Amino acid sequence: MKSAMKINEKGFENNSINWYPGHMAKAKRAVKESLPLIDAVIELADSRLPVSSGNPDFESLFENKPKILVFNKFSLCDPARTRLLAKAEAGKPVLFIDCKQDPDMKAVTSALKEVCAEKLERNAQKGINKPLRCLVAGITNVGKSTFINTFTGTKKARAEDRPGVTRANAWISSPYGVELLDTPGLLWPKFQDKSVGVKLAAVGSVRDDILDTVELACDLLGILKERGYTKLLEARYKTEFSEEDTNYDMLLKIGRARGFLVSRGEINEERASAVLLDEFRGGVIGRMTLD
Ligand SMILES: Nc1nc2c(ncn2[C@@H]2O[C@H](COP(=O)(O)OP(=O)(O)OP(=O)(O)O)[C@@H](O)[C@H]2O)c(=O)[nH]1
Ligand SMILES: [Mg+2]
Repeated sequence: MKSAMKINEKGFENNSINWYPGHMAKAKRAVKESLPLIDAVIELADSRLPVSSGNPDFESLFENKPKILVFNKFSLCDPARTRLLAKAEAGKPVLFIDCKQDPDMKAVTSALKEVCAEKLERNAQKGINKPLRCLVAGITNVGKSTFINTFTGTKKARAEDRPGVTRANAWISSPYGVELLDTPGLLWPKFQDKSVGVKLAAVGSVRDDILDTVELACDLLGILKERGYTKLLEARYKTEFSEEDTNYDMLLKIGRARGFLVSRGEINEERASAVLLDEFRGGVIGRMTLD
């Protein structure tokens, strides 16, 4: 039975995922060096992970900067659960957006102007009309570059559905009095517990080629069951699960329902895992929040 992550020198340690390649440490240094130029920070988090997608390093990294916290990919999450878990902090407005459906960029601009009110006031008194310079930060694949393209109405930032696409800081201007700095996705060197690594991998923020996808799919099924999303899975895969089913049994049922068979009636577990992960990430099973 599959139950835990493969231990592998590239991504796993102590039976859990840890992915912190050298370029991320370098990227973090570059972000730090850019801070004197920055008026405010837009921190992007994944709405499916309102707790686990917050980089714990950001608190000290962006300590004295005005900040807004934007939960992206909202159309993919369980809205009630995400709103419940998304913690508001004093002086740090929280927004929920989706860059693919209904991106409310006016709300983002207002929140930025609100947290930068003092700076804007000072500039106005001095007769300075400079754009606000905002750094967009967040974990890999959370949609930073897509957000910047949506906000600026351009396609200047490269965005792709895999983690680690943006490799260097890049300024992108907009007609709305705001300039945005795209930054590489940043994770942190040690995840708090195994489930954080699993959740980040499940939403596509960890490179798939360092993962054992069957074990990841089993762990994802365990989380979805615990969160009460079994009915959504049953409806999508036209199968039924029982209380006694292990995560691996559930995966096999999905594979069987899809007809992913190899010789002698055995299920192709790799194919079942790939489809489950793909469909979860694409939001086609239903709106779900992993935290
Ligand atoms: N459904 C949905 N998909 C989104 C949203 N925002 C971004 N995406 C998708 O998420 C994937 C990653 O987007 P990117 O903009 O490249 O993410 P990033 O944070 O810049 O990633 P790195 O540069 O690798 O750290 C792409 O396939 C986007 O189309 C959203 O709000 N909703
Ligand atoms: Mg990017």
